[in-house]
Amino acid sequence: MSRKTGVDWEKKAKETLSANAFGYLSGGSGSEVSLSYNIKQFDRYRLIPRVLREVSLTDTTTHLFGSSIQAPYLLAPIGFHTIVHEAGELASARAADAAGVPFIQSTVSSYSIEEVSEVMAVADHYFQLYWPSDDDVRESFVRRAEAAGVKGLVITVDTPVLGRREIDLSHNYFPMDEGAGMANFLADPVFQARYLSPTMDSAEVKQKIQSILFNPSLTFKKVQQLIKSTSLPVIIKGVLHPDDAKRCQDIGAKGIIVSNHGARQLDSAIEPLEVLSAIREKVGNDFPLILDGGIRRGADIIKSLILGADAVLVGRPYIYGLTGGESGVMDVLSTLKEDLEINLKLLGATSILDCHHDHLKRLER
Ligand code: HOC
Repeated sequence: MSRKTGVDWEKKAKETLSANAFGYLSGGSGSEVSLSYNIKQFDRYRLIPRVLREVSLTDTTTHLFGSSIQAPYLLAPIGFHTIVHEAGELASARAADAAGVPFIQSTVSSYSIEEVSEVMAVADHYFQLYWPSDDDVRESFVRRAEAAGVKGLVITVDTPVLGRREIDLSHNYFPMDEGAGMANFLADPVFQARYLSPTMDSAEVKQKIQSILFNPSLTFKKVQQLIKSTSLPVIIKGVLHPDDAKRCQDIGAKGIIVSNHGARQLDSAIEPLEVLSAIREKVGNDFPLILDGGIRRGADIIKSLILGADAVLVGRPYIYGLTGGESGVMDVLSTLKEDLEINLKLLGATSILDCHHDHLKRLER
């Protein structure tokens, strides 16, 4: 999409970042079939406008988890922002704050929960949790998130192990090699006491983090225990099956992110839009669903909302915008908002509540 500033941020990211960093951000797992279908999923639907409506004023605001947000999208949790720009998550969070949309901070961010929390004045700050295999570190992360005043916890459940990302394997690349993504661990008192020693170098620290980062033993039961033990609302990210969605709802999750992790985990994982309606049907109308994957334009957002989402995540577009720092992310977010507003008017809608099934047709071919 051509940006308000005229900058094509993906192109700029490709030109300015190292091949390793751009490969890490842009790549998917395995065959990358899901990567291409996450974009194509929206092309299976066409919008049918209604005409001669009064659309001089459009309103993109919506409500999510008790907050009013300026547009129906949140900044997806993406790790390691300092491989893109030295201001990293601080710049992305500030841009989200200026746009009035939530920022979901990754566990593997280059600034800590506390540091990001400090720069967010207006918009909601969520913390994404990769559930460490060390329960005491996990507990400490949750308590720190509570103390920092985050709005909610986003628990990612599609990563019992890391997906097989051939581009990174071919570069032998992992962003922590650049010192990125360690801040939450380095700042954690439990992690410090249990895993760090004064003589350790960065490679050893990285190895310690990696040794506990993922947890292939995570189950619904453990997530339910966490839900009961925290004051924060828990949103579960990485669900693609309606029965799993229902189970998340039954154990007390406050919402779900329907996601194939930007096509970076299970090779050939189904595209989220394909399962969204069935998940909506299973969990009922009053349960927040957020669609993640392939959102590039206002029309993608409209299609997602019609098919059952309350909001969507924006991922790669903003991380490419971060090559321009805070103002680059702001450019991406304001362009997306403008595109959404224009297309709402052209659809004959004055707000996102006006987008209905009779505006949408799924193509048969
Ligand atoms: C071993 C750490 O969600 C991604 C992110 C971060 C994964 C953490 C990798 O790359 O999909």
